[in-house]
Amino acid sequence: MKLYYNSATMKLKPQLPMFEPINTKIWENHALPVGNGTLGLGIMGNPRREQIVVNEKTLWKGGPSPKRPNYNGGNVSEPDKNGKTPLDYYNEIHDLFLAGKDKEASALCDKLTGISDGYGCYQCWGRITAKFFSNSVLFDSYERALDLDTAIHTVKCKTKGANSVSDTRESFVSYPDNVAVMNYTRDGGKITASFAFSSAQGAHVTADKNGIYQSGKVFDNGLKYFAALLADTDGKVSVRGCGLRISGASYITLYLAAATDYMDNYPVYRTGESSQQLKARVLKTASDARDLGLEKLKSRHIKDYQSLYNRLSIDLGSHGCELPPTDKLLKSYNKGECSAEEKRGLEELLYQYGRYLTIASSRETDVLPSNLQGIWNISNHPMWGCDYHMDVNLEMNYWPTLAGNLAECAVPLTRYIDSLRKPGRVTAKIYTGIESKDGEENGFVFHTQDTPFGWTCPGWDFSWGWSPADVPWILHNLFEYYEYTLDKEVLRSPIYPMLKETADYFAKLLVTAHDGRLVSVPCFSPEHGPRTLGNTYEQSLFWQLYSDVTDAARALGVDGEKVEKWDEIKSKLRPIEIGDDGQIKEWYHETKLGEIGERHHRHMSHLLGLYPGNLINKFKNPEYVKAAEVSLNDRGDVSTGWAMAQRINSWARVCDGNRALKLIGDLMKNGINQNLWDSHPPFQIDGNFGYTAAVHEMLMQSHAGIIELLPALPDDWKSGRISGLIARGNFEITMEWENGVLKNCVILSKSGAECKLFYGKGKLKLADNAEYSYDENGALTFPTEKGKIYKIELA
Ligand code: FUC
Repeated sequence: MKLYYNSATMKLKPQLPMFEPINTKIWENHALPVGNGTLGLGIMGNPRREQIVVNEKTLWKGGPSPKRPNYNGGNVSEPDKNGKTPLDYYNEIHDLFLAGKDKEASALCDKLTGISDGYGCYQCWGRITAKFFSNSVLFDSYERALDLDTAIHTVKCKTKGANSVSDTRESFVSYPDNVAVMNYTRDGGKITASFAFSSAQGAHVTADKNGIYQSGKVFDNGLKYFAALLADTDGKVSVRGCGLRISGASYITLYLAAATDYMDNYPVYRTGESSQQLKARVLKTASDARDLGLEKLKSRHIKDYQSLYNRLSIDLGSHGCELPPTDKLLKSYNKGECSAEEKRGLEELLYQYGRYLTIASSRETDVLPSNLQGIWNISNHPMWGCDYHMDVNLEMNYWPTLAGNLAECAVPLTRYIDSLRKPGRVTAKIYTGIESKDGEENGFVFHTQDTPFGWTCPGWDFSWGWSPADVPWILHNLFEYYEYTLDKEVLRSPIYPMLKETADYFAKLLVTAHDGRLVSVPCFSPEHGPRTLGNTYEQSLFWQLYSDVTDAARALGVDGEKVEKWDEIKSKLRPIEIGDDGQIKEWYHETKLGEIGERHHRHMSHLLGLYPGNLINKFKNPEYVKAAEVSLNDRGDVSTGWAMAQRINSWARVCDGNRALKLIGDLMKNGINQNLWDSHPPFQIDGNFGYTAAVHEMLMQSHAGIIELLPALPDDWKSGRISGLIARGNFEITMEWENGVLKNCVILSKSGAECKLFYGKGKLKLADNAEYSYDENGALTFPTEKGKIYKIELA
């Protein structure tokens, strides 16, 4: 599995300058990403002048700063010019809605906003540039590649002419040693090259014969940072300004370590290190790596990476055929000019790329989860601050992680959400009047946009910024961690306490609307339509919350009385109503499709009960599934990157594999760049993760308490195989299908739970005369033992 290209980002013509300016467009179409969760490189792969954009996940503007002594997570803490606080407005809005004065209430909603000062954004660290000198500037051959099997980026090129030389460049970022490694070798001659490491932050850059160093503080907030780029070579090193020139080398290896003093400790958000301590930490990491040397680092890196990546393999029908260069493959896929095997090959590649990007942008010990661009970012003013958006995007980043057998990579998400509890309680108090005194846990809330500095207030415009239901939404991701792993320790703490605090918080806020439904005030469906008393988006997410919290409490055997109360709340939410056109209504006063809101809006928030939730499912309420299909058709297939990915998942949940594959085609055409990054536009990584999740949903679903095999297999995925796919209950599935029919399936029980298996095209049975029965849906049901393998056959 590899992405590869045999044309450079710049045409290989001698008359072109050695310097290739990289603008965002070039970068987001051509850069190939490597990363270890925190440290990331976006490599351009130019043979004459290599350019590598460097990122570190915690390098952020915003938050507490000497410039902002009153930073308070964006919350408005003072009364406005009318002498009113956000809470005064909240109470007025509440009363107006309940008095049936929707118009007045809606108008006042614009007062429920936060302030943008201190919001900040993710920053670019800088750029490594390497100029390579050779006799000839013409090339005989060239290839740059990102090998997904090893997480190593390579550039191979051979110059033309009598004194031709062959260069090999390898780059990777090691998680165990927290270092980026770039190795340069040459056959047929020695390397002469010069290296620069420029800062996007105005750092103090220095060089000595060992390497190049950057130190400084982020201008906006004083966040300290330090980076060391150490060089190891048998060539002659000379310092040129703040760069290096190395000549006569048979090899050059660079070791890059970088860090900031960011920490997720509210309210200071700093480790407390001095600049000297930070520098010492980074220098030690870099020099330890250099002492270990290339070969050891590489084998430790590959072992670590493959311990995650190799857990799952997939064949959707390429059957291992040789694929053309990735840009050409994408082009011919979109023109309908490639073979069926090649088509499947691209779908497999994009699938595994989603798993690769997960491992590269979110590792177990990371202090932050992956952001809107994972960790890769070229700008100091990225779109949406490259932040943590929670009205779909951050959730989507983690949709494929658990089924994709990468549970460890989901840990930073839980850590981040846990870190928002303290600042989120301030927001809960200021905007809704629910206070947690002296460490009480009475409720935290955050909205659409969030940052590493506890910016939990609503956005500075209600029409996109207000979204308290994002809390239950992201908590569902966290609860799924338990559902997939059945890890009760993590459920006990920190996941259940977060669910419980949120369930209690909303229990205090929900009010009975005129139609008898329990709703929150005010409601807004991202990011269109009217402001209302209850809507399907919020009701569905509250339903999910009370479903998850009661499941969690029951699993832990705690809080019996609360469970009764929560069950009662759940029964009064009544999230789903079917409209006159047979659709799932997005608003309860909607009758026919298209009456309210934007008909083809990218957000499909009223269908969250279908995916990622489990409110709408074919075993319990097939009539809702039918209605969801009507809504999906009405919303249309054309949309932005992530929104197409959400549509694919949703079509998989209504078990229409052919429609899902049609949408995969749309995504390839309109939402995938040459480097296979998803484009919103701009580059937004959520669509990559959403696509990978969708492939899971097409091959297997387990949200309804039953594992369904091949629920949405498209006709064109005739024969294939997947091994290592994880279902809820911690079952590892390996299966093969032929001519569209399940051929064999083996299940490894990793938890010892009872297993329920369903296959739409025929009855299943256990091989080897083991004990089994069928439930009311015809699902094969059998007890399992932890660590045992079960062979499944068609009955
Ligand atoms: C949501 C979406 C936008 C964009 C942003 C990052 O607000 O509505 O389309 O993806 O997140």
